[in-house]
Amino acid sequence: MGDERRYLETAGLSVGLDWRTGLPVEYRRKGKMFGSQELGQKIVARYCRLAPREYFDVEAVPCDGHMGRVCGEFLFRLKYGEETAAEFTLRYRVDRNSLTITLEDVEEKEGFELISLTIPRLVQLGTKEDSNAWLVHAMASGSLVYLKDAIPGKMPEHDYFGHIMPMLPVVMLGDENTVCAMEVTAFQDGVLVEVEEADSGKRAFIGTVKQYRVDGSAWCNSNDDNLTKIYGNENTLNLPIEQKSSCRLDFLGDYDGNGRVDWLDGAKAVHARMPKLRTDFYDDKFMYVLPGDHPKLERPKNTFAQAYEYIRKLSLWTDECQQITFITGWQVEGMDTGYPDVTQINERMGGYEGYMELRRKAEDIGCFIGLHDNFDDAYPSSIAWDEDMIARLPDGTLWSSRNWTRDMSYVQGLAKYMKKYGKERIATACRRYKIREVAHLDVLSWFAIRNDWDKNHPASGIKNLYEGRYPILEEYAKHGADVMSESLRYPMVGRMNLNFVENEFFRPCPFGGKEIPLISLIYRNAAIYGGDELRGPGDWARRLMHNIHKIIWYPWTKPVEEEIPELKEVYYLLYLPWFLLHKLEVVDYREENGDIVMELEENSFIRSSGQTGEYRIAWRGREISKNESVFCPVDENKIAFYSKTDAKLRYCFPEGFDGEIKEVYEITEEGRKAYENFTIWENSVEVDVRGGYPVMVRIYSREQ
Ligand SMILES: [Ca+2]
Repeated sequence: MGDERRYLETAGLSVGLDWRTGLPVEYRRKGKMFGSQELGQKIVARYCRLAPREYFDVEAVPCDGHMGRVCGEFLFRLKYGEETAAEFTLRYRVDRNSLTITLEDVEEKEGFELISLTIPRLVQLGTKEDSNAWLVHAMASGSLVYLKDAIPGKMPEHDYFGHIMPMLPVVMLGDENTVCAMEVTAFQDGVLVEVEEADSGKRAFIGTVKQYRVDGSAWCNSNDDNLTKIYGNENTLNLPIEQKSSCRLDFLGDYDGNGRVDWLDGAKAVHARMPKLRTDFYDDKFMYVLPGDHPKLERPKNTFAQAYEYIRKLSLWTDECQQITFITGWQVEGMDTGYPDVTQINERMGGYEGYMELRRKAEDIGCFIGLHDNFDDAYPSSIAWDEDMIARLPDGTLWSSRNWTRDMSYVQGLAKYMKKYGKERIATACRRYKIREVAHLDVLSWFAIRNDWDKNHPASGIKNLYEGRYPILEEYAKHGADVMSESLRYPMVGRMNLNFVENEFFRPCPFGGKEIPLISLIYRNAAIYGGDELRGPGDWARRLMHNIHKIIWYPWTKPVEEEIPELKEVYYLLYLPWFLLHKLEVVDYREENGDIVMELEENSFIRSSGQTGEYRIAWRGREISKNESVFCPVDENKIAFYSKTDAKLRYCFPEGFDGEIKEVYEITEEGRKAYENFTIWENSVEVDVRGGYPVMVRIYSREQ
């Protein structure tokens, strides 16, 4: 057969494809080889014979192919005995420094369904080629591991999403010359990562699962109390996914031109094509979730009237910062009751009048009360219950989930729900509660991908996304409200601006890698997101490096008296620096004399000792925060000083500042009080603050 290698070429990239297997066997960036592909790898195709039901995993080899200069295609024909079960084409296309691999022209013969293609070793890199070879992935906030130190093994499956990497499906391999960044752009496709011991060290592999249908024999996490995995049976549909399977590999050098080739080059290149945030509404507002009522409580934790007091106190402590608040349990009989109905308001919290009065009064002091709703869950006791809207598990049963507060919740199929009731529900809620600006919809992003095996209305996660979840966002937008939700999810980036919880943000790397701010870099200006609970003093800096925006949602049991001081602290130590830093691009991230340094544009940085918990933060060349204290501009005319403990804090004015101090006051439980413990220096002001008591310095500029 002679040489079986054919090449796709651009000026910068050459990809050698093996005619016999239909897989890449060589990558060259600017003529230089990257890694060394193993010959003879095979694609594993999975298909289903419907009657009698059986699934087959077979090695698939191409039966035909075409090669152009930038595009190569391989035709595969899967055989069941003498019969053809399915045909499909794998297409490789190169464009500048990237390679895109798509699954095309799938043709299933009667009685057969194509499920997936597994390609575990699309790119590989070993310590043989380069002793500094590394692997980066975004299973959590981001991890970097040098292959020589890597723990062999496979990337574990996600408890809910299997091989789908839900937050950011990006993995990279690199050495001193080249970074290969893989982004699996199809939402139900899988990401595969593996490290193995090799003859002379370690090898790492990255690959993908190209999914055409949801595997009807696979598990689905029902999200009941035991996270029971429900498997399909002979009647389970292999749901068609209806989004083209696709992944993209970029081969990069020193993308940012700083003289080094490292993971930052890959991250910056992926970041450059991310969609932008659609609003700046969240840029200067303090946010938290206010616990209202729960059916098991004797009385509400906060009635609407008490909620106003809470908001008023925070307005005082933050010196009238604008706020966004959600009140849980505002509906029917408290948290997680009554859905999908949104017409009844919790009477013991104050009823409709109480709620509307709270909204009006809160708005007068700069606080938006957003609607806190949930489209994924429904309760049989609800006046709006419709069993036809409930999704089905793979075994065909109604999808019951958990008893969150009192009643068993059932999962709604959002494609069918939006078709029948969704628009009206949104219109009703927005009209009845005069919702503008913002709505929080629980769960909506957490399960960005959620299948429905309802025989009458089957829907893959993609169908539920395009016909359910996205239209919910669009419908709210028509009423002027931005929808936010729980977890950061890749399919929501560019659609949803804010995802406020992320209990998977910090996880140990399965390969023993160290934490890097990969998500922070890639999603900067693309998504706002929360993160796990705070642990120690240095975590303020760690959070800011990861660009985490914290929205506290208190447990029902926590005394309210403890919440307000904690919220105050989060506002000063996290929000104020975040307001200034969160949109600044990352220039560099490195270790320096044992410290971790994140350098941002506009001469700004975050520097953390890691070990001692000490940190320093600078914005536009001037320090604004260190070691649990801030001395930070709130706006052009106000500087906030705050420290956890008594401290002397100094703020330096910008060069050429020609203003004057107008007023200095301390904020106490009773309100603003004139304050005198400060000293004005030539180009700075120094304030002696009492621990926990903010001091504001008002200035005016002569130029104004
Ligand atoms: Ca570089």
